[in-house]
Amino acid sequence: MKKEANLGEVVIMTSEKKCMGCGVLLQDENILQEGYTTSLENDICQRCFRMKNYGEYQMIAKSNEEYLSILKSVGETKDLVLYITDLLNVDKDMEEIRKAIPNKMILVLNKKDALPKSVKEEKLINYFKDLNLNFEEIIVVSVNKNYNIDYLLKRIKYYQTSKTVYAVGHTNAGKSSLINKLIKNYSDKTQEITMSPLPSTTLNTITIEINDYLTLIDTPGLVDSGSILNIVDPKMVKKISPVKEIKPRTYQIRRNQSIIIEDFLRIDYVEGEKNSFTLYVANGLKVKRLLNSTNKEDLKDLNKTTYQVKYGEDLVVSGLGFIKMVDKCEIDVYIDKRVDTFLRRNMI
Ligand SMILES: Nc1nc2c(ncn2[C@@H]2O[C@H](COP(=O)(O)OP(=O)(O)OP(=O)(O)O)[C@@H](O)[C@H]2O)c(=O)[nH]1
Ligand SMILES: [Mg+2]
Repeated sequence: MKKEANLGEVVIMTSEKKCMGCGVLLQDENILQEGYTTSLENDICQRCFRMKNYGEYQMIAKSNEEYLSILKSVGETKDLVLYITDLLNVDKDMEEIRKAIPNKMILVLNKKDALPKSVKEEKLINYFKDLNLNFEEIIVVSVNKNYNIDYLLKRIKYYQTSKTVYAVGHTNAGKSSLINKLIKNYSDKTQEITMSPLPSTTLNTITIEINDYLTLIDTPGLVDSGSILNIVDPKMVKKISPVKEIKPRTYQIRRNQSIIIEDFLRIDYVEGEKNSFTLYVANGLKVKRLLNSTNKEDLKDLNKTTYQVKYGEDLVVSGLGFIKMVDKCEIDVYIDKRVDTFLRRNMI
């Protein structure tokens, strides 16, 4: 059966069949619109087909409106919710999301493999406990390394209030990857949800019955409008997304020195005693330190923000990672004005 979908100017007929990869309604009429497939017999749309088979990623700009209505409807259920977050990109607005969804909730801290092995789990858990957001439990996992997934399943079973369990969180946190892992580990299904390093891979809810007792619902991620991933090309997206354990890079830094990452970030050390900056960003990214940088103009045309850093704070660059600073100081941060940066207490 077909029905009309009004996508701005263009009216196209969509089927009622959802793409098994991203959840969008399939249609075979307009190649330029979401959900296009050459034949409605197919289970996935052309965009998912290309991502899965050729690693060809196509960026879709999503607004948060649809997503917020999905969150709201999740909040109206009594079902257990998994809130998945990427340890390298912890959300600034975690509190707001928690408020929107009063459900029983497990906080799943994903991508542990990207942090140095020396980082203690307990420390991470305590950091999030201190936010007082009333999670049933906080669990550190690595979907890629299949780490702690058995334990997570046990705790899902323990807390679930019905068969249905939702996966929510920001885009790119690894929600679809986690559900795929649960399918692979604990069911005999072969369905695979599309995963990609680009934001907004999943476009609509996808329901997956793992077994008679557990049905998981994947959701599209909340778009991080300030993420650097939205403004760099797909090649750089891959470079920024760590697939291996990060080797933190530490720089002893003094007044009038600067740190530059690739061609998108400059940090000037304006005021303060000799300090130590440790960069938690992907290993492949080029970092250089400028000594005596006051006369060097590199990247100074980017938007400048001045921060008064307190003792023991991180500078977070949305989508990129974070910089752990030890002492108090004043820094100037130069980056594209669409990218969010903020300070927080040292996470590790
Ligand atoms: N290093 C590392 N990367 C991971 C892990 N889990 C997922 N990723 C990567 O994170 C990226 C995003 O994964 P997805 O599963 O598509 O994320 P999502 O939350 O479903 O994203 P949206 O559908 O856009 O909301 C992909 O490049 C994954 O390979 C992990 O445990 N470790
Ligand atoms: Mg997804």
